[in-house]
Parts: sequence; structure tokens; C-alpha cells
Amino acid sequence: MNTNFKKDVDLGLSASSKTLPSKYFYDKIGDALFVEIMNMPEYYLTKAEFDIFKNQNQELIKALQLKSSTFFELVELGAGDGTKTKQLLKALDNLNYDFEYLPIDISEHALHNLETSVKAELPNVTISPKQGDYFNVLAHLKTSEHPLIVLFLGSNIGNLPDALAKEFIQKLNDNLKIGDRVLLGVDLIKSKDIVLPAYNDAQGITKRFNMNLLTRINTELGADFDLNGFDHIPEYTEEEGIARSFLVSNTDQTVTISSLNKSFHFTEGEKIHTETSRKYNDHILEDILGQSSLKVINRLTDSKNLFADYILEK
Ligand code: AVJ
Repeated sequence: MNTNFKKDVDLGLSASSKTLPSKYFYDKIGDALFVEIMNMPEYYLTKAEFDIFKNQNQELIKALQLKSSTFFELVELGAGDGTKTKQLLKALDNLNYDFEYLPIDISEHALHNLETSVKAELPNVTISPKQGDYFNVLAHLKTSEHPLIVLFLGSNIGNLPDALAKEFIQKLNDNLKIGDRVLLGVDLIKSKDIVLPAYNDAQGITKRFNMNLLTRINTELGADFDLNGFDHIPEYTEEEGIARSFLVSNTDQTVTISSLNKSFHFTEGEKIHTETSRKYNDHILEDILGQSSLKVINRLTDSKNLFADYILEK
């Protein structure tokens, strides 16, 4: 883990356009900051998808074309705290659907909390958490005889540049059987005055979330980043539909990373790209589905039309 981090930091900061992978946001501090982000007024994504799961769960169940008579497995990639999913579980449970919930997450800690809360709030629901990398776990599921419903929510796919999102969809497709379905949650392309504040909130939580990457490099790799030497600046245009976050050096400076035995120079105004958050429309989604055999069979949006849950079928 730490050796990958070290390698990725070295690679990213040695590139002519400096970059750091957003997956390293999520240490203990980053996890807590992301919970704060989901609760802040500007971050509409979580609220919009929760609106779909809370207020349209009957439509969602219909759109997923589930049969109450056939047992199925409900797999969730990157389940997190399961707040949205629990709304769906509750509705399925009330209608006596026969299923098992299989949340997958990298974080053992998140899975443990999720299991405890599902067991307490929904005692009839069978939950069997799986810790690990999505694809290792999916490869196991491939051997399952039962129909699969795979949830991938929260516009998590948006962190992947289009080429990698296509690869991801292709691999997911390879691990599914004919008839299996995917519930893919994506943020929709919309105007700058709604998107930018979601990545540049008034309280500065998103700034701390980004800066935490530099703190991690300082503590885990023995670097001397001066946090005051960087500003957090997100960019977005509606034409492109991609939000990008940058840490921008506000002065000419050199940073030393002792565990790499290297120094990195930053000119005034030089940027480190820290995150990509792709926004979608039907056309872009179709492009991402590409050569895979996944087809859109339904689409639900929240009442403000900010976010979409696409139902895909193999
Ligand atoms: C969890 C990847 C969906 O890109 O909107 C929130 C992460 N970054 N604020 C997103 C994030 C800054 C989030 N995703």
C-alpha cells in the first residue's frame, strides 16, 4: 500500500503536468472529510440520489424488473455507509422480495459499521459483506447461479477518465451473466453555478479534502509541503462536463520528499491535478457502454433533475 503510494506520488509529481491520484484522498481523515462533504449544502449529488432512493423506490424496483418469486443477489460496489441503499433494502423487505445483500468495500471498517446498522434496522435482510477489490470479488460472484443486481452509486464512476470508465464497464460486463442488471448512478451535466460550488464550498471542506493529500505525503513519505504555499482551485465548463480539482502553487518553491530522496520544484501558478469528476448525459453514457453488451433499459432522475440512476441489462 505504502509502496504504491510512494511510487504513484513519485510518478505523478515527476510528470510534466503534475498530478496525484484521487484514490489517496481516502485515509481516516479523508473518509471523515468526505462524510462532511456529503452533508454540506453545496454538495447536491448525495442528496439528489438519496431523493431517488427514498421517494421513488417503488419505481426503482419496477425499473430493475425484479420478480418477488426469484431469489437474487444484490451486490454493491463501494457500499460506504449504505444510507441510500438501505432505503431500497427497506422497500424490498416490505414487499417480501427474496434476496441477499452483498456489499463490497475496500474498507473493513465501513463494512463492519454497515453490517451492524443493517442487522439492527432491517433484521430480515440477509447481508454478507465482502472486503476487497471490486473485481476480485466480482470474479467470485461470476460462479453464482443466481441473478445479480450490481449497484454502483454516487457517481463514483465519474472519477475515471472516459477511457478507464470504458475499461471498467467492459470488465464489469465480463463478470456478469446474460440478464444480470446494473444500477449505475451518475451526476448529470449542468451549469457551472451549480457544479463549481459543490467542489469549492464556502466552509472550505473540499479544500481540506484536497490538501489532505499533501498532509499524507508529509506524514507518510516525510515531505515538507507547506500547505500555505498551495491554493485549491476547481475548474468546470458545461460544454465539456468534467469538473477537475487542482492544488496550485502560489509561489516558486521546492519540496523535498525524504523517503524518495528527491526534490520537486513548483513554479508560481503551477498546478497539481488531484481529481476528475465526470458529469454525464445519455450520449456520453452510451459512449462509455461502448462495445460491452450492457444496454440501458431504464433511467430515473431526482425531482430536480440533477442526478440519474441508469438501469443496465446484460
Ligand atoms: C465520490 C467521486 C463521487 O467526485 O463528486 C467530492 C468525490 N470530491 N468532492 C465526486 C468528491 C470532491 C466524489 N465522488
